[in-house]
Amino acid sequence: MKKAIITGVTGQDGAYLTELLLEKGYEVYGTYRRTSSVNFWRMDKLGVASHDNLHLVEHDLTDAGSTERLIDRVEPDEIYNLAAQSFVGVSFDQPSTTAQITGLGALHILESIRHINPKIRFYQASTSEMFGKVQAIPQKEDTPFHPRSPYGVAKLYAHWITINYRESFDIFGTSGILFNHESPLRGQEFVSRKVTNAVAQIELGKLDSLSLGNIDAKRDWGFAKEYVEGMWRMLQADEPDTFVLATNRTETVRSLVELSFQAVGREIEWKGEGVDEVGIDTKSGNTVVRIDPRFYRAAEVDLLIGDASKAKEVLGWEAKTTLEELCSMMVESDLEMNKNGYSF
Ligand code: NDP
Ligand code: GDR
Repeated sequence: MKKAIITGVTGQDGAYLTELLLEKGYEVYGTYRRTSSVNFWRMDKLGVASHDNLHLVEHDLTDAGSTERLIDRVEPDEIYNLAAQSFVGVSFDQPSTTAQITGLGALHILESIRHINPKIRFYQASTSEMFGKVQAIPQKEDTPFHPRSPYGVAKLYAHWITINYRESFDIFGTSGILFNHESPLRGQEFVSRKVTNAVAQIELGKLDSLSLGNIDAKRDWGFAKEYVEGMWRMLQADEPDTFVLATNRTETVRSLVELSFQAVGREIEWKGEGVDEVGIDTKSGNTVVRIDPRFYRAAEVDLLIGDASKAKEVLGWEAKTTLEELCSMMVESDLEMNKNGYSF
């Protein structure tokens, strides 16, 4: 039975990857931070939290000694480093914490692998945010980077240190440059879930309107469950490498809003400009979307669109779920959660 450590098991991708590896017969060691309240709702929702082959282990990625002891004790075949301060907006307010978790955290694991067993296969959760102010359209593995946030800069460090340890110490260090991927398990601060949850609440009469920042930003949005399959395939490849996972379609936040309202049969009409722009629900005539400059970022990533043809060729991986299907799936789940009186 293969053993894998997943850091960040309480997050969106951690939950889906846990489900996938358990299905594949792995023994999974999922690491979570000590918090004052339990945060296992995603694994609960997937029905895997109490699986016999899942061991939930307390661990903080900023603690190098603890990371080394964990890897020494578990003796894993594979490590998936998904833990991060992953919210771009927060990284402008907490740049140092972000650097320590999101940047140096990867180094702590790589150093441990180097000392304990260089044969352990390592996956680093890299991101399209590293492309930032994009230097080419679409973006692929060899597109130059220009990160636009402390988060993007921290991830770039983790990306390059993974490649450096691959080249220096012959470690199987693979970096997956993943474009935005969403699901009903997405955190509510991210724009997709913020929108789909608000649409559900407006539909149920629990909320009047939703406030957003830059609705003209463009993203390449896919479905998280498919992306964790890509992570696993990367660690089964013959050689460590760098791969982009994306859908090769870009849409504005504005379109994401329209598609989410369409999922409950509502059309949005936009009126006004800049911070005065509003989205009106043509069915009720109510203003359901407003602009709030508090959600603007100090520096924005305007346009992301990924080319995942290398992943298709080498790994046989391809994104399948459309943005329309994704918005419908998320709105449906949020309707269900809100009807049942809970909303994570
Ligand atoms: P989430 O924010 O949902 O999950 C992040 C996880 O990291 C949580 O389990 C969180 O724990 C954990 N974590 C945060 N700080 C620490 C720490 N100091 N020690 C240990 N664990 C910590 O992210 P996603 O699941 O969406 O993303 C997974 C990874 O992929 C992240 O690294 C993210 O940056 C990256 N990524 C995500 C993309 C996306 O579109 N989702 C795209 C590209 C990359 P807690 O629950 O306690 O906060
Ligand atoms: P992103 O995701 O920054 O791409 O990072 P997010 O959903 O936060 O933002 C996407 C775009 O929407 C714009 N936006 C808003 N964003 C949020 N969160 N809230 C708002 O109210 C709002 N209004 C407009 C943003 O400005 C941005 O342009 C995600 C994270 O998962 C990262 O960890 C990951 O690396 C990248 O995706 C790929």
